[in-house]
Amino acid sequence: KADDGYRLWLKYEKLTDAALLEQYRQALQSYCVEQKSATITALQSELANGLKGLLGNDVKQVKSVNNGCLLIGTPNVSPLVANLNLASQLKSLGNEGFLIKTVTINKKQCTVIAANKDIGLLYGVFHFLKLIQTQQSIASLSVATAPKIQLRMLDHWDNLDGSIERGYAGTSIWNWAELPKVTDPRYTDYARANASIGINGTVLNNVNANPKILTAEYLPKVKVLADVFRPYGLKVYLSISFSAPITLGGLKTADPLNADVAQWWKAKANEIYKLIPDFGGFLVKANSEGQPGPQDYGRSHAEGANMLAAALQPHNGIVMWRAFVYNTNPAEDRTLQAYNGFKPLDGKFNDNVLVQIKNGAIDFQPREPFSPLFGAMPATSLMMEFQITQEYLGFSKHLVFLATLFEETLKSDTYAKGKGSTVANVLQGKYSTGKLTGMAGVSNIGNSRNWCGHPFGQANWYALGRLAWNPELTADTIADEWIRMTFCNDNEFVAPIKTVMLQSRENTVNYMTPMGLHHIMAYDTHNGPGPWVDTAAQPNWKSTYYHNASAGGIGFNRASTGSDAVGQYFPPVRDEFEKLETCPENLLLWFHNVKWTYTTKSGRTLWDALCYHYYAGTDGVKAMAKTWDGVKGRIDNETFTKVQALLKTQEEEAVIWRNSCVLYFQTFSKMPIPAGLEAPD
Ligand code: GCW
Repeated sequence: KADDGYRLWLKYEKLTDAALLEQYRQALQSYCVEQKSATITALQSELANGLKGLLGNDVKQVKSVNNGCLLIGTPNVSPLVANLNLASQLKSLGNEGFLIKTVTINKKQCTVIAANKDIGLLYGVFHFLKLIQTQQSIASLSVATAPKIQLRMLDHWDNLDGSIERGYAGTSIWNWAELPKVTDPRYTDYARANASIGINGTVLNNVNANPKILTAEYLPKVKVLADVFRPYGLKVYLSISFSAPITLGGLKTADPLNADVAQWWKAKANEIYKLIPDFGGFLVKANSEGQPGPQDYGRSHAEGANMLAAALQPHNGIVMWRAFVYNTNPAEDRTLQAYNGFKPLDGKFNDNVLVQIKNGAIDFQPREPFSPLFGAMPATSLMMEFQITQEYLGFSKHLVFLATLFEETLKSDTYAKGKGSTVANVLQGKYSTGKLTGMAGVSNIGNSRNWCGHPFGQANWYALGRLAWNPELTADTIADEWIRMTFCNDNEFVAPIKTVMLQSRENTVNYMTPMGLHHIMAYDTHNGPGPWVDTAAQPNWKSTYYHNASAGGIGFNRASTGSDAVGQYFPPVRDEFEKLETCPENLLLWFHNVKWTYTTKSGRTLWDALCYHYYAGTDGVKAMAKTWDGVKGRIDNETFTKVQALLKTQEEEAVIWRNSCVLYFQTFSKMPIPAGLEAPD
C-alpha cells in the first residue's frame, strides 16, 4: 500500500494478525474519560482515531466501566480513578508522567491510564497506542514513567522568509504570510507528533535571529501557533537577536547593563505574555558567528543572559543561552573556546537560565568526543544541543540513524563526580545545583510531504524525543519501536532494517571522517568532502587546521604538548585521551598528530588503517543497499523505491568521499593503497 510518509510513526494501520486483533478487541471494548479540557479533547480524538485504525472498529466512549474498559483520568477530577487509590504511585511522576495499569473495578477487568495532569494522560494514551502498534501484550500492564529531563525541545533554524538554515526537507512549515488568519492543519499534526514522543517545547525561528519575530506584526502569528500547540503540552519559544533594542526599539545601545535596554526587554516580555501567557522563553546565540551580544559592550555572557532572564522571570519564562562561541581568540584551538569562555561563569547565571551546549566541542561532526563543559559547571543549569538535521552527515540524502551518536555521547563518562558521571546523568541535573534540565535537537523538519526528506530522517526526530524523555534508552530499543510503528511488525523486515540503522552512523563516520578526523567537509555547504580547503583563503575557518596532514603525519595535537584540550577533561578521561596508546582509536586524530607509519591496534600502519576505514564505509553502504533490496515487498512500494534510490545516491557519494580523502591524504603520506583494496579514481 502506498504511503507518503505524512503520518510519520502514527500510522495506526489495521492489524493483520487475526488472533492478535481479537485479543485487543476483547481487552478494549470501550473507554471512559470523566473530565474535560482541550488536552482531553485531543486525547479522545487520538485514541478514537488510533483504535479505529488499528482495530478496524469504533471503540465506544462510556460513562461507567465494564469488562474491557480503558479508564483515563486524573484522581483529582475523575472519581473512578480516585477510587483506585493510586496517589502513592502517582506521587513521583510529576506533571508529565503517567501510569498504565491493569486493574479490577467492580469485578470488571479494566486498564487505567492515570496521571497528575491532563498532559500526562495524553502522553499515556500515546504510549498505550504504541503498545498496540508494536504488538505488545496489554493483558497485564504495569507501566510507570516520567520524563527524566524537563525541557525537551526542538529548535527550528527557520527563517522568516521560509528558508531554513541547514534544512534539507523543503522550506519552513510555518507559513508566516498566511498566519495569523490561516491555520494549516499541519500545525496540529506537528504538535501531535511531538506529544507522541514527549517533546514539550519548540523554538520556532533560527538562532541567527531576525529581530522582526518580536514585532507586533509577528507576535500574533506566534500566538496562533502557541494556541494550536497548547493542548499537546508544546510550549513556544523564540530565538532573539540581542541587538533588538537598537534595531526594533530605536535605542542607541543594547548594553545589558543599561537601564533603558533592560526596560525595553521587560516591556517586550510583557507584550509577549499578554498574547501568550505560557510562552516558554528565549533561545540566544550571542557573540557567535557575527551575532550581536553582551561582549559588544564589554559585558559577560552571564550579564547578557541575566538581563533577559530578569525580564522573563515574573512570567516564569526561561533563557537558553548557547555556548557555541568561538573565534574569541583566533589563535586558540577552537575546541577550547566554549569551555574557556563559559566555565569561569559557573554560578553566575540566574536560576531561570540554562547554558545550551552542543554535544561536541567543534560542531555536530559525525563523531566528536563529548564537550568537556558537561560536568564542568556544577552551579549552572546545563542543557544538551544535538543536531537532528544532517548538516555534516549527508543532508537528507544519506541514511544515518543518529540515535547511536546521541547514545554514545549520553553514555560518555565525564568522571565529573567519579565513575558513572555520564553525560546522561549530568543532563538530569544530578551533579548540579542548577534547577533546570534540558535537551534540544536542531530540527530536520520542512514542508516536504514526509516532513524530513529521507524516510529514515523521521527516526532521528523520533530518537531525540525518546532520549530527551529517557536519556538511558538504547538506540536499539528506539530503532525497534520506530521501525514497527513506521513500517511494520514483520520480523523479516524489522531485524535486518534495525541492523542497517544501527550500523549506519558508523558507516558514515568511516567514509567521511574516520579515526577522529573532523570538519573536512566542503567549505560552507558542508556537502561532500573538502579536506583541501585553502587555509590561506579562510583565515578564520581552517580545514587543514583540523587535520594537519603533512609528510610527518596527520591529526590535531590536543594533548598537553599541543593545544592541551585534553586538560579540559576530568581525570582519568584526560589521561586516557592524552596518551597515544590509551586514546580510543576512533578519536585518535582528534587528539593526536600521528605518524603515517604508527602501528595501530589492528597491527596496520596508520595510513593503512585509515584506508581500511574509508573502504569499510563504502562497503557498509553497499551492504545497507543490499539488505534493503532484500526486503522488497515487505513494505509499500513507494517508500521502498524512494529509499532504494537514496541509498544509490549515498553509495555514490560515499565513494566520492572515500576516493577524495584517500587520494588527497596520499599526497602527504606517499604510501600505496593497501593491497586488496580497489584503487580509487
Ligand atoms: O555549524 C554552524 C552552522 C551554522 C549554524 C551554527 C550554529 C545557525 O554551520 O549554520 O548557524 O552552527 O549552531 O549557530
